[in-house]
Amino acid sequence: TINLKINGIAVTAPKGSTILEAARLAHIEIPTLCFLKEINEIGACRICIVELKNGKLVTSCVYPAEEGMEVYTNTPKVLDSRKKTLQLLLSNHNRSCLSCVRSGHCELQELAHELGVDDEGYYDGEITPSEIDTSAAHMIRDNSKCILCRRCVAVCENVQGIGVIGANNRGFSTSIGSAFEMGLGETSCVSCGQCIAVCPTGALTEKDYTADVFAAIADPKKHVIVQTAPAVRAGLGEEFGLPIGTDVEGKMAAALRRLGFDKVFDTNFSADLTIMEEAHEFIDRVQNGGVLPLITSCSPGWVKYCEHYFPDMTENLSSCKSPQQMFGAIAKSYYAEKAGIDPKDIVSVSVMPCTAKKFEIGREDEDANGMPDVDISITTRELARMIKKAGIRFLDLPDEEFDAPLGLGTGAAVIFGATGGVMEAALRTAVETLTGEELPKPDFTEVRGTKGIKEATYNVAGMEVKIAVASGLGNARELLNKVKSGEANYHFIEIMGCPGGCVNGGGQPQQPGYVRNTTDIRGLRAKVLYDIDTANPIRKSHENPAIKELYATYLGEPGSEKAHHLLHTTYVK
Ligand code: HC0
Repeated sequence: TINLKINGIAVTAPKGSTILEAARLAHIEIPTLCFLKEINEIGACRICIVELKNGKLVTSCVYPAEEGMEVYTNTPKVLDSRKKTLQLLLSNHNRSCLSCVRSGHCELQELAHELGVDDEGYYDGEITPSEIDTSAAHMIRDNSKCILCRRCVAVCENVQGIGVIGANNRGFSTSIGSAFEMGLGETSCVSCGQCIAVCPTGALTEKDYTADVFAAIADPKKHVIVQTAPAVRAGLGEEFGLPIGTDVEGKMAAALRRLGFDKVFDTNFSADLTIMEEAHEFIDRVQNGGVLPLITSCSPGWVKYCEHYFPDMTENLSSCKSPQQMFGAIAKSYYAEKAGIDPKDIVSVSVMPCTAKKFEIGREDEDANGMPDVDISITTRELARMIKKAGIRFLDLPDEEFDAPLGLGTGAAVIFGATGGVMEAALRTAVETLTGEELPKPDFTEVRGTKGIKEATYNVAGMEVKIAVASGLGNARELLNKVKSGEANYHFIEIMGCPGGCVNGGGQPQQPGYVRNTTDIRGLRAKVLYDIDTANPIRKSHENPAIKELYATYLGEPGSEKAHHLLHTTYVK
């Protein structure tokens, strides 16, 4: 350990700590902007400046704490330096804060307020020219609000291993963009939205479709239905000030009803349906010499990544559509027939923790009924915006239930939102199908937890079944390279595009750097889903009564011709 003094108070910190980390142990939070632990440790923004005893100002996020050091975090010199840095940032920043989507939870705005930046135009002068990039299906980049912190660059390159954005030009002309200033939509960006999740300002935002949803609801000729992804219920509460890891499933259903949706359904229903089809596909591939390992296909960022970066492995992808798309296809066929509604009059809306879902709804072969399976996909953040705009007092709402039958899901379905959840759900069904016996316990705990890559081997009906789970595309690449080189082999792999799975998706509530750096956000959100699973009396997809009825009265068997037509898709190489 190291002993030092911070603001005159003795602190003992582990060897190798930075000043920032040591200060935290003394319950002092030094402000940061660019710093993201283990992702972006570059000491670039200089907001985290502190003063040493000799009067030197150093960046605490990268400066090592040393034995005997005396550090001051709030001297007039420190505060003045931080304020000047902020004024300089703001002098080249689009300050239309009133209408900015990040207003109220912008890290730059919060700091300016905290540090009392009373003249944000103090250094006004030339502005770096910039254009708004709307070329991607899922997001908008507005460099006039960029502060060059490079968090987006770091997460794209270091976590996702994609690297489609970087710093272009130098000095005052520096801007974040793609190579040759291409639009993001022209690059091999996979739409995961992790850059949006870490952006401290309004420079990166999802394409907002809330106005389209309000318009559809207001149209009396339209029957507007909504599905909510598993992970949304574990994140939405944060937008209303609830602690990370609060389950708001019931309030969310109540809010959606009050927004005016005709039916409030749940993606969990079609997550169960996905398991029926995917477990069937897995067993079929194992028994009939099909391509193995089978790899899950429900994360559209991952699917796009596979198509771009591992095109020779698209045959390994399950042909199953994602639950979002299966839901849409069933809503405009089975549900429309049952309810006596012309599918053309249905507007199918999804609420997802994901930005790639906006891209997925427009993919080819995702239109089983001759029209898009899903019409509009919004993020958890957009839903929160709608609830606020509609004046719905979320925290005061009662808990309500989803509507039947497309609102019924099992415990197996809700864990889809955490890394390992799809695998566990699939195993619950595949094992019982293969052995013909009930599992004594439906828990496959080896695939739980937020580790980037997990492996396990199970003995199923006399066969060794090897499985692996990866989340985050950097981890996916590592795992797939091992498979390709023959270093590892598996029967079944789950891959989710975002680290930790959908709970940490690019469409979830944004948490500021200091929370991201100190809190296991994905673990807390995942716990919500596992708790819902445990509390559900039905924990296996094949026991979902609504799914049983769907097969008995409409689809026939898993893998039937009708199921294939509605629920399966194709990939591009
Ligand atoms: Fe997911 Fe999904 S679990 S991708 O993470 O499979 O977005 O939550 O909705 O479709 O169900 C996201 C979350 C989903 C889908 C489901 C899958």
